Amino acid sequence: MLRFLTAGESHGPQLTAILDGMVAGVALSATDLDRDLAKRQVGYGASPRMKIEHDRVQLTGGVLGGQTTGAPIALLIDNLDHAKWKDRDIAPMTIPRPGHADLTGAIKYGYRELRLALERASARETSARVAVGAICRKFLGEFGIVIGSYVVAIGSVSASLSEEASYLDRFAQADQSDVRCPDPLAAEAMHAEIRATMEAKDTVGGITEVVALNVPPGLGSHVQWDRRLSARLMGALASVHAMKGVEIGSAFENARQRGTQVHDEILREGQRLMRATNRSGGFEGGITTGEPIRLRVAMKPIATTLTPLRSVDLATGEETHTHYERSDFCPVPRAGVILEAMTAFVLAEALIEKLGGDSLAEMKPRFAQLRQARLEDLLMDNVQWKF
Ligand code: EPS
Repeated sequence: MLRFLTAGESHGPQLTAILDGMVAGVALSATDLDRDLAKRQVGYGASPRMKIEHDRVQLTGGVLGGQTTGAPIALLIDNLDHAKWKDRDIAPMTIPRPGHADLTGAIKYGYRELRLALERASARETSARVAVGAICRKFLGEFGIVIGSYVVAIGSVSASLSEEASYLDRFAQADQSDVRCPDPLAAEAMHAEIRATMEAKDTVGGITEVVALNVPPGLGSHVQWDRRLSARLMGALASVHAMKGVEIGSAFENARQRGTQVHDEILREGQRLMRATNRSGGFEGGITTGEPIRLRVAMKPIATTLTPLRSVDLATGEETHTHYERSDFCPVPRAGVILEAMTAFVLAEALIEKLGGDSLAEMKPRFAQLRQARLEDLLMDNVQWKF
């Protein structure tokens, strides 16, 4: 079983993560992880905090001689902003921000100071997730699996994506854009939307599409609710801060159509079974089909707004307005790599579950033997039977 935990506060000394269950023999260096961490720190609309932090990972367990050993992988990321917070007298925070975990956290844990909720609820934690995801991405890369993402909407601006462009082209085009949108015209409009949001002293959300390529068919299972990989993936994506909706394939559009317009018809090309379309987003019965996995994730606007919102001062009981502290105006462009990380973790877990084994060397021949959507792999008895 692959699992991970993170610990650490937004302005505390460090973030910590442990990834347990990663197999032995995956070549890994801190540089592999730092590349992804850097992606999480850029993008138009990011918080000024991103100019303070320079996330670098320190691998402190589970990697010896540049390879994973099969032992738990431990890692640390310093919070450079901590230097400004330690030993400082911190003003009390008693006015909860609507949309943040300030109020719900205080109700749940009985906090007498709202910053205690904020510190752990902060999306700073996603830096640790990105590092864990980068390890999983490296592992999946050994099997040719590639994960990428791009922004398809910010506020009211939507991208119009060229059908001819391959997913790899879209990933590359997104990397050229400060809003990570592969459609240059929409990217300009998104940039303007974020600038207008800043001028209006507000925040804005958006939608990111996450895609996984070369995932073999047969991961996940229809036989039990919690083994449906599509559901596990959607849950993992929804666990990322401020993500409030996940769509698999073109699920919402599919819901408006009839079955004959929706389902991905099965065609034959030699021995191979092909799909005419991929509206299902790469899953049937909670099992991967072998087509690209495609999910869209909706991020709400960040809860810390420059323009105050109505709230109640819990210290005085007075109705009042929220106070502003530094935050992102639009973190959508830099959120993609976090969603990729969660996707990488879930797929790595599913692949280890499917293939078993303790080392990459054990898994590789098993991967090569996986049943594919080929006639020769799907022998039918073609006889009558009874329950
Ligand atoms: C966040 C609030 C801001 C963001 C932070 C997430 O923190 P601060 O109040 O220190 O400026 O910068 O994001 C990060 C620190 C990060 O690394 O992404 C929040 O409330 O979620």
